[in-house]
Amino acid sequence: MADPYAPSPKDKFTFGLWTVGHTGKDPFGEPTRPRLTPAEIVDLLGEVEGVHGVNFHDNDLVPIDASSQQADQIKSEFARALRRTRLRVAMATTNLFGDPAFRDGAFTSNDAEVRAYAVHKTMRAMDLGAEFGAQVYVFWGGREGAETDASKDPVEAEDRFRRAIDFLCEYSIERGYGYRFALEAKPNEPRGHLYFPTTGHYLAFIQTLAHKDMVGVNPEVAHEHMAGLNFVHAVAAAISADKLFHIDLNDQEFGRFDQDYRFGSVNLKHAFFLVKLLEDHKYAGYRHFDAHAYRTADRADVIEFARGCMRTYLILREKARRWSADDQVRRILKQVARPSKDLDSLWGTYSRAHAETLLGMTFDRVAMASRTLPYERLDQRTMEILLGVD
Ligand code: GLT
Ligand code: MN
Ligand code: MN
Repeated sequence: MADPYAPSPKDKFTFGLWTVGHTGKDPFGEPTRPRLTPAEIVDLLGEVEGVHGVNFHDNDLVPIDASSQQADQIKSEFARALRRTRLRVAMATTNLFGDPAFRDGAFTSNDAEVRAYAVHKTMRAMDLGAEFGAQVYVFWGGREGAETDASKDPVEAEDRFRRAIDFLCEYSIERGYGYRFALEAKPNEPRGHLYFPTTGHYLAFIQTLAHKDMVGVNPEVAHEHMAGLNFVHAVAAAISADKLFHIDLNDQEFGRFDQDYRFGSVNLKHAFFLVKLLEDHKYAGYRHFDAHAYRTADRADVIEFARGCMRTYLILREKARRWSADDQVRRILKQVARPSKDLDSLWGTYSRAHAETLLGMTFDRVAMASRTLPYERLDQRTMEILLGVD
């Protein structure tokens, strides 16, 4: 029988060059895996099978100090690897955090020359992404923050960030790139504090932009969990605002540093409700695994890591279907939902007559409070479905 959890490019699973290409280097230790060229990373992803595409930062593909000859050589090897493996480039982004020039921010730096360089570097990186057909452009402001608020006015920092995004939207429009911009929040790390700590902050910020229609969010599981927040709710807010342009899937122990673990490997129940949310709302964008293998992994284990991300997603997708079709679940959901079109329409649109009717109503608080809400039973049934008990 065919493997029901085998991924297919239709599932739109993607990986960044920096994810499967991660060398295992961390703040305390040297690399544990050899550095691979972009073409070698694409070949590795080709071995994984079922992957849709690959994403990159400008400098994952072309090192920051490469000559134009070197750049051409790297790009043509990368393009050949893409053809060999039938992978495509889905998303591109700019590295605005690695170079020491960005040590006090990129778009939000105090130094006008650094700000101009950040915009220049992003335009170049957008050109590079467009050359390979990227459709989504991510902005992760890794250095857009502060250790001390003595260093700059945070309102000024927000204004600078806004001006940069407005300018870059115009650039994309003028060049006809058709990018959808996706802003990625994180509460801290590598800075002590980042200016846009949660997806909610970005959803509010987007409404202040000149081209708000082309800008959405790229929420990441680990980032919201670092702040102790419910990621499913953050994604729900993005879906509800029609702003879920991209998603970074991984996993994370609450309250820890940014661990970027294999999807679903820590908080299985949250991962289940996340997959269910994405599937229930027919999320049609890329599902990017912004994660990396344990530092102990070798090449073969990195491949297992990538397979595991996709497989867990697909297992949870199947579980979500089961959950929705489960008799006990349905019975309880039916019992707790007490719909009334008449009541809802009373306050659905405002009119003085509706307001008067509502004001004139009497409510039986005791009856409302005594209705059964068997959420213990519902949650236990959820756990049993997740644990494979029929
Ligand atoms: C970096 C970060 C990620 C971002 C990437 C995009 S780079 O790995 O931790 O969350 O998505 O810039
Ligand atoms: Mn990310
Ligand atoms: Mn992360």
